[in-house]
Amino acid sequence: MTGKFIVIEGLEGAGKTTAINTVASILTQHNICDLQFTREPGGTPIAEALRNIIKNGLDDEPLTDKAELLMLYAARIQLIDNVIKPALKSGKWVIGDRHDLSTQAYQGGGRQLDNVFIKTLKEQVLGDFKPDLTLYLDIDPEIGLMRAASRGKLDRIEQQSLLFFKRIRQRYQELAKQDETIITIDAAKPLNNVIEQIEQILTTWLPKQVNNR
Ligand code: Z5A
Repeated sequence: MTGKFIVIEGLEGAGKTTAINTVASILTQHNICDLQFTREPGGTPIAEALRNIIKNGLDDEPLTDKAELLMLYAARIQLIDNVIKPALKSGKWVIGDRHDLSTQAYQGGGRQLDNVFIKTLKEQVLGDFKPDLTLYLDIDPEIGLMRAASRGKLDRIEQQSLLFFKRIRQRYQELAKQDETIITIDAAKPLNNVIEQIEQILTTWLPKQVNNR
């Protein structure tokens, strides 16, 4: 019996941390207790080293958009091959803080890198590997960034313009409409309402998965 891969996506300040805790608690209530948590970029020693460069840069060397993209895929495949696939194979359920949809939205939408180039890279690196379910927390970037800013110093990506984050949101919304495994949650609502939305989605989705195991 293999596990399932559930991913939480959204702009900064969308409330991914609460969503992850909510998903974990619902799974546990359904007796799915063997959980593996991942975050992207990161989650293995090499991927965490890449995360540090992606978020903070290195010395004063400019990091090009294409190099950032390649580092994201390098980090992702390290995580998939060394952590996610073995965990799923052993029957664990994996809860991911971001995955490939972030690249489509941030590097495709935000950085405006060529979508065909990203798609080709994705197919070559990931093959047909994808999450079983993605919960996309949709939030106006002005609200999300305000929440995130209250935590202090902003990293390389967080320092981008509001327009950059508006493009990311637009791309997220477009992609969510095209894929039925991506479910949109209104993350502008108060936390208890966001939790309720997640509970409703999982209550419908989970029995189908457990019956198919
Ligand atoms: N990135 C990329 O460009 N391409 C990729 O392929 C991948 C990533 C995988 C990762 O940074 C960065 O890498 C990210 C995208 C980029 N960059 N940016 N910018 P990270 O992991 O450090 O940051 P993050 O993923 O954006 O996480 P975050 O900023 O911590 O967002 P969050 O987890 O959604 O936020 P939170 O901690 O859950 O909530 C923030 C605050 O808001 C907190 O005080 C909450 O209590 C509050 N909150 C949350 N929800 C609510 C509601 N509903 N009401 C009121 N208050 C709330």
